[in-house]
Amino acid sequence: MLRVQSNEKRVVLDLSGIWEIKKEGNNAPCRPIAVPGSWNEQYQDYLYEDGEMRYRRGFYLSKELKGKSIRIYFEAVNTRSEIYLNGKKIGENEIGYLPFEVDISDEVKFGEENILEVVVDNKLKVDSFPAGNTPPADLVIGMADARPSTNFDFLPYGGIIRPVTIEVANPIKIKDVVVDTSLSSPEKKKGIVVFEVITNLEGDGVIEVIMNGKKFEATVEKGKSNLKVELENAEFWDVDNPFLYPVKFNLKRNGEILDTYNMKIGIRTINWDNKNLYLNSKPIKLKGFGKHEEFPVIGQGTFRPLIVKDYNLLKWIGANSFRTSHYPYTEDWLDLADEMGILVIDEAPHVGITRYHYNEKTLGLCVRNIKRMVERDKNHPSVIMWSVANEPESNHPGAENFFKKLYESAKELDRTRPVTLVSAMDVPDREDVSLKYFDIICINRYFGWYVYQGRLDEGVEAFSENLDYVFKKYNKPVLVTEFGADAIAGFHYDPPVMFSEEYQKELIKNYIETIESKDYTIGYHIWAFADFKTQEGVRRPILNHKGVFTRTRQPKMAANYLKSLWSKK
Ligand code: BDP
Repeated sequence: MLRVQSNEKRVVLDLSGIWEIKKEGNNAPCRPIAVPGSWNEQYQDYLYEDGEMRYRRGFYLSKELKGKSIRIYFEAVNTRSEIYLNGKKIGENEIGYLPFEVDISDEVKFGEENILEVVVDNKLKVDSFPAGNTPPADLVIGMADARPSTNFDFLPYGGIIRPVTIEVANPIKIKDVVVDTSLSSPEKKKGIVVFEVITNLEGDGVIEVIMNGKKFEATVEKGKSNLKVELENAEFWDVDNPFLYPVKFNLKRNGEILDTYNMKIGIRTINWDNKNLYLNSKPIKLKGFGKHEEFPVIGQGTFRPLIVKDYNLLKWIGANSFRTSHYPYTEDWLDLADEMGILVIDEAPHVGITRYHYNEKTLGLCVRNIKRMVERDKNHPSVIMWSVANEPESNHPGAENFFKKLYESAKELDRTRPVTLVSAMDVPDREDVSLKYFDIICINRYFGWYVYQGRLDEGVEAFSENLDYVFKKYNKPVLVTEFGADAIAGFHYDPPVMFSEEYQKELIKNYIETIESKDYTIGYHIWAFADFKTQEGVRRPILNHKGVFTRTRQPKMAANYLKSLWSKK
């Protein structure tokens, strides 16, 4: 499935705007609601609303469009949804944070109003993700009773969170493009790009690729076309020089262009051994953050000023990477990461996995989600790693086969990138049965916070020993994907105590020094980039305050410290 695009051959109609929303099954009045956006912070009484909610809006298509291929593209609806057009059910979707489409070519009315309705259900369930409350969360004191009761630490926002668009195209069209890039040798500057273009064309045709001022052609056979382009003196995509080549794909039959798709591609490679990660054969250390796609009022909704602001701050502070914890973000994030040379660990929406998920049904769902994430994001040069899950109960015997299968399914789809699992500190390292399958060992650690509370020196010492243990056990590169401390902006204390800005800064500083002293670490991501809304409970004063920026993106002391540290190198 290709993302919708407006170009020489395709027209896109944006359905963003004010829709109506109504709770199903009662006499509640209709209310205006903004799309895209989570419903939770648009109305006070929706903060913990979990559906089912009926969204509704009208749209028109002119009669001239009859005979075209018309699809509605939902960039993400959280979490489960049913789609109705003019009262008839035309589609459904089970997972949030990932796109889906519904072909309406035969259902839509031309020249008169169409009514589109989306019924959204955001109830947490054991076999849906993010996963509903299951007993292991109850083991964390204070968490089970928090509102809502979740297995994860962010508000389970609901609604049509990302743009909804209608694309009008030729019925014979390009359905997908797969790009694979390599370098013959960085010194020789030869770039090799292999394209696979998938169409629904039956019979003869050609794919024309226009790249770097040249035209290349390959025939379409059984709907597919493969093409190899070799570039002498290629510009490689790198963090310092995120060079992108615009590429145009034309699907042609008898000289006529039936469809066009435009992309920007980056030529780069990712490799790894037991101690290093390499971008274009040069070792790279990741420095950055785990973050959320989240902001006041809009919740997890696509908010483009936020995307721009966050990249501005990532550059300001000198970071080179982040993880899309704990779900794939709006694809615009990746477009901008490609443009700006920021490396991304792309995470599947699998947060809160416990022993209750280790069965064939959930495995099937997770494999499918990973497939959809990889299908969406595979061509972004900024994506350097796939994360199949965050902090599962990876020491349960059932986890072993489950995560082995998830690893294999990601590898089957993409052999070019490392695949990881982000593991929790609550799982005793000696008992973990899942991490050994993965390429990079990602660990979240909170010594000096949840354990060794306020005892930073002891906490950092324990962390250092733990790092060595982890490397010794796996003999693979270690990435510390989370560490941090809550700091309430404006809280100061000398000596540094928990929740003060000073303590957060000290903890981050000590962790970085420890991580950098080990040659098997490939970098670190601080938790978190910015404060974010989460459950209501004794552990969280309105927000999770581990951000080095506030929720509205103002720097805390730690942000200024990181800026001076990262600008030195
Ligand atoms: C980790 C989770 C992250 C939490 C963080 C925390 O991966 O989602 O927000 O801890 O407790 O366990 O702040």
